[in-house]
Order: sequence, then structure tokens, then C-alpha cells
Amino acid sequence: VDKKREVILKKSIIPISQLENSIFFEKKTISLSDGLLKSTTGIIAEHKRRSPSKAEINYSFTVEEVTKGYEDAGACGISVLTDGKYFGGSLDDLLLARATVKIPLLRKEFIVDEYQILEAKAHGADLILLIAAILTREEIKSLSKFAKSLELEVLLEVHSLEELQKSIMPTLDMIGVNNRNLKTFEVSLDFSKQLAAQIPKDFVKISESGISSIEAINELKPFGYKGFLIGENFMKTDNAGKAAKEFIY
Ligand code: IGP
Repeated sequence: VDKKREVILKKSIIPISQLENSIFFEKKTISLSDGLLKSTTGIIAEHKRRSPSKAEINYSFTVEEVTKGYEDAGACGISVLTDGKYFGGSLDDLLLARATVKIPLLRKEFIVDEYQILEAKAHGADLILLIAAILTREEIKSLSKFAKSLELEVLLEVHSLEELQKSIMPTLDMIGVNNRNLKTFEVSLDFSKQLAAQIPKDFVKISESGISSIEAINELKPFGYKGFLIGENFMKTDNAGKAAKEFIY
């Protein structure tokens, strides 16, 4: 985490004052959690070109093509990877996605610093991800408070009971259980199933990763999940939007 912070601060070439001048500081954000509560499908589709677990997934399409396709398919929101090193994404991807769609956008990133939250806001995000595995309770508290002060929603990601228990606080909106272990890459829906009952009712529950069938979603719904974050299953096809559409209908 400290290494990541060092890299971010070195790369912080856009001065904070300039980020704050972005038109998106004037624009009202759109709530993903409200959308998920009203939705019957709850699909959050992800733009992801590559990943550490699978190397290359898809570099053939533009962000505009993919995100427009997701919106037309009826996705509740879109997750845009902005990490370059492991996922082949960038903040430009987020900006292009914002210029293309109206539905809520998640900045998918390893956030460890307030500066990255300002970047998210300045590039049109509606919500940010905080990952319990790489943050202390104090960091989750200050980063989520900061995000809320910018009217961004907060999705907290957990993978174990310990991570969940250390993280519960009122400044979170949604809790996502990652079915993929970030260290071993092992994927199992059992992680979502086992943790569901421990997540307090005030948070919208999302199941993340490794979802590739309607059956999986039907299995997860009885555990109270309202959102389903799907990346690879759509991105690995030759038309991500079409794959999402077929999945949703
Ligand atoms: C999507 P999948 O298996 O459908 O491609 O997974 C998403 O959950 C995954 O990309 C993800 C992720 C993350 C990526 C979940 N948590 C944290 C980067 C950082």
C-alpha cells in the first residue's frame, strides 16, 4: 500500500485545484444503490481489458462501444477499471465512459489516497470502490467520509468475515463480497453465500466476480444480493454489450 501511495503521489501531475475545476464537481451524481434496489436484474457490467488472473481479455473495442452496449443492454451501472498496470485501464477510460452513458459509473481502482477520490470525481465517477484487504479501519473511515463529502457513493469490498467486521460503518453505501481471492485467484460463490447473513441490512449487498450464468444469480438472490458485478463473462466475447443484453433478457 505504501508503495502504491508513493507511485500515486509521484504521478499526481494534475494539481488538485485543476481537478476541482472539472465540470463534474457541479454535476449531481447518480445513486447506484437506489438503482439496484429498484432493479429486478441488478447487473453492474465491467469494462476490463486484462487482469492478473487471466492476462489479456479483450483489447479489440473502444470504451465507447463497450459502455454504450452495456447501457443499451439495461445494466444498472458500469464499473470502469482505471488501473493501468494490472488491468490495462486509465482515467481516460472513465472520462470516455462518462461522455457515453448516463447510468452510474464506478471508478474501479486500488484507492489508498484522497487524491484518487478527487480524480474519480473529476473524471465523472458516481461511486468509488474501497477494498478492505488493503486498508485499515481508520483509512476506510477517512476515505469514505471524504467520498461522501463529494457526493460519491461508496462500495466496500470484502472477502472474509474479519474484513467485514473491521469495516462496518455508516459512511458505506454498498458492501460487495468478492468471490475471487485476490491472492490465490480462487473463485467460489460460496464466499458470497457464507458472508451474506453477516452483512447488516442497511447496506445494499453486491456479489462480485466469477459470475457467468443466470443460475448463479438465481442462487445468490435468496441470500439478499441486489447487485451482481460481472466483467470477464461479457468482456471475453466479441461483443460485450450483446453478451450483457442476452444475459439480462
Ligand atoms: C469482475 P469477473 O470475474 O466478472 O471478471 O469480476 C470484478 O468483480 C473484478 O474485476 C474485481 C476487481 C476487484 C478488479 C473485483 N474486485 C478489485 C480489480 C480490483
